[in-house]
Amino acid sequence: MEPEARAGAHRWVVRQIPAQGKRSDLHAYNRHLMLSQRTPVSITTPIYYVNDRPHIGHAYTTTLCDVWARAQRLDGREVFFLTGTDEHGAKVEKSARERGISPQALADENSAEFRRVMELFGLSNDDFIRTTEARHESQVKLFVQRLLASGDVYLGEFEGWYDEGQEEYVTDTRAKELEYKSPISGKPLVRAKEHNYYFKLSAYQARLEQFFDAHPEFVRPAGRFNEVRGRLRDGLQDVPVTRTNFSWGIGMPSAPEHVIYVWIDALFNYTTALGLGEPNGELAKARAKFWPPEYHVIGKEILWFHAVVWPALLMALGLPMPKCVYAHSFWISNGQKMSKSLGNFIDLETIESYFAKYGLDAWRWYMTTQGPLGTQDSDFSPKHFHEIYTAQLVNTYANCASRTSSMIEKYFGGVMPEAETASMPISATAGAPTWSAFTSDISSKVIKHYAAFELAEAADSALSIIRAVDVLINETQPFKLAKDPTKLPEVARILSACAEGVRIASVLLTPIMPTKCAEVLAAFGAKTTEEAATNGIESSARWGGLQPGTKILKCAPFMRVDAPV
Ligand code: ME8
Repeated sequence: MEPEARAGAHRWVVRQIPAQGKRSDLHAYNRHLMLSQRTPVSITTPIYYVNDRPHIGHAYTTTLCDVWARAQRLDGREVFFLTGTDEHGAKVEKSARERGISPQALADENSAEFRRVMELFGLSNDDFIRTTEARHESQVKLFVQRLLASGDVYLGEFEGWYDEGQEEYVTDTRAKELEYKSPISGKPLVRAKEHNYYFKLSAYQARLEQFFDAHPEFVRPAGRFNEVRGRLRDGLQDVPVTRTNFSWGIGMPSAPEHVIYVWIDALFNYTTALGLGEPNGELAKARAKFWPPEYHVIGKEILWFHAVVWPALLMALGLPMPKCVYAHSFWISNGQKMSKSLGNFIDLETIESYFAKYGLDAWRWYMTTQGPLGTQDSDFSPKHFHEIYTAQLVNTYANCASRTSSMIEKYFGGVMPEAETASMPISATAGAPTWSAFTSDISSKVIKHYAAFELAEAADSALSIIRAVDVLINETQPFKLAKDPTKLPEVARILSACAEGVRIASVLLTPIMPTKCAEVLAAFGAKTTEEAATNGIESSARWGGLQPGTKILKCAPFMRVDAPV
């Protein structure tokens, strides 16, 4: 019997054990047991507004989620990675009017553009949800009906400070702190009064505070947690669930003159994609296992909705809490916030010019390792991109793969030589660990970093294997030893260790650079990602996977390119 744990519940299921005597079956069965004990996991990006064109910000969040999703799949987990577009609301209605087209036509056009971007970036999302889809709209109505029935949503009147650009009310205290100006657009907040349906957010104050105190990892990074926890102390006001000042949205059940507020509509995407609005439906049967998500990854500007309003709605609906809301900071450009008026937006055309020059995987590397994952914004600069590309990808990763494969070609006819390397220390430094201990330690660190959304740390740890291979080559100078035929066994040992190091680092780096790592793995005769996904990363990255006699091909995954002018 084996436990299947999900959402805190343990179920015991009996599985049929294969007949004795078939070793390979038993082996596969053991592996199946190991992998099936891993719980299904999910991750989400925000759903993007269709009144804007895709830019570096959207590409960034989605790429981070993609790296995480690929890492989990590579580690044998069943993953659901969700992204999509947010298509209702006054802003879309206004943009469509300005262009003289219907909001649906605008939504169709721009949503298709976002989808095209996903393909261009090779993003591996499992679904792409649009808030104008019938499957989403019908479930949002069901959720709101449930909230009406429980009394969590009520009809009331409200007057308060409203940020028109953000389509959000701010509390009186917050409005004063902000000097009555939008923190995003800088435009004055306006005094607005509405007859609306409201969600009783205020009723969840104590439960939210308790939840935050019990789960300091609920919002990350820690600085953002403290920010929200601090704001919670100001007290919560009820939030509107409907609006009457626009019509492009989902009508309130039984009161269609009220349109469901775009933020409430949008937040529900995370649950409608899994069919949770109709718990007995086919979609829920297939996908309910993916709730709650490990991560809602978002930008810092939409943290309040995700960390406070959304959890309260889930509490009201009796659904389990997401495990973590990860709010990264912003890409800025040449030291300034990106904006249309400054013309410093890193738009899709600019990104495509980077693909053409450096390749998609170099772009993914830069996003993953240099981006604003913490509480500081990151400045995107062509010069810095070029420096990172040259130092880490050309001079480190590619150079190491290229030196190792060329020397194996030159001295061993392109065939992995026979040599014992597991007990070999990684360097001449006293107390240096053996290659097998070192790489096993790094592999478990990398797996943990990926799972914990410490993506830059995962990249750096994996690259430390390459740096160690470089040290080994520089310390032992196999190209000099090879001149003496009696030293060939020593050269064989060194190059075997180098090749195995490059292979293991490439397995570990696959989620970040899927194409280039597959290229290197193929050149090093290793079975690629499928093997890892069946066996789990730990097993694929174990020392000794590269068998003597394997054909090794010369490879140079990243080439030097001209510096930007
Ligand atoms: O807010 N740097 O959609 P949106 C990094 N529809 N990331 C950035 C960025 C930047 N400069 N600019 C944007 C919405 N982003 C709502 C969300 S979710 C239920 C509804 C990323 O099109 C970041 O992830 O304005 C941010 O949260 C998101 O794009 C906002 O996208």
